[in-house]
Amino acid sequence: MVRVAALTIVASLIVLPLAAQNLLVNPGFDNTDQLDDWTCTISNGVASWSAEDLFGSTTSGSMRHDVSAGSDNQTIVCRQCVPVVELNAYVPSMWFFWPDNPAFSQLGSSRISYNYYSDATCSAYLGPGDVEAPNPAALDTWLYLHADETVAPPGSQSAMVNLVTWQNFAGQPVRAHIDDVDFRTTTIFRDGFESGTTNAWEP
Ligand SMILES: [Ca+2]
Repeated sequence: MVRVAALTIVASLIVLPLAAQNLLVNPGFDNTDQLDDWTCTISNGVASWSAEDLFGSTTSGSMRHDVSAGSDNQTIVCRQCVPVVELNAYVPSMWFFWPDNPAFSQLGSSRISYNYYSDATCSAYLGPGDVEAPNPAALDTWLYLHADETVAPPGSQSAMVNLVTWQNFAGQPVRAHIDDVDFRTTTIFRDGFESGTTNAWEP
């Protein structure tokens, strides 16, 4: 019995390297979370929770943007600030869906963008990440979208991830659903040889 207990303790001390994790909270818009943890600028329409889910789950949903602005080139933006580590690389992605509905125009785009900040609350702007802004290539189909990977500049502490729906023309409302958003580091480990040795590398 003692030996078994000892083995259990040894096993529990083996620490596996953490896989890169999604840094966003409520990235899949589960029912109980609705749009929690996202901050939306909705002066040009409405951001709301929808039961339309990427994988058809009945226990999750998506974020819906209805943009109905009275002037050209207006947006709804929902944002979330996440912690980052300087000099690590990051990449965002999301799925989006434009319904084939005559009530809505297809003259617009879904976008994902992000920027880096030198404080923990995304207040002190440090530099750009990347942005991707495609028009919907197909309707009634979930489409995958990712921006390019970038390296967080020295001093980075946080990044703001922006989910954007863009309406091209006044009076031509657009609707988009967004689901399963992701923002994570692609840096598995970093060894900039700061210690003055090559100890992390095997000869
Ligand atoms: Ca979902």
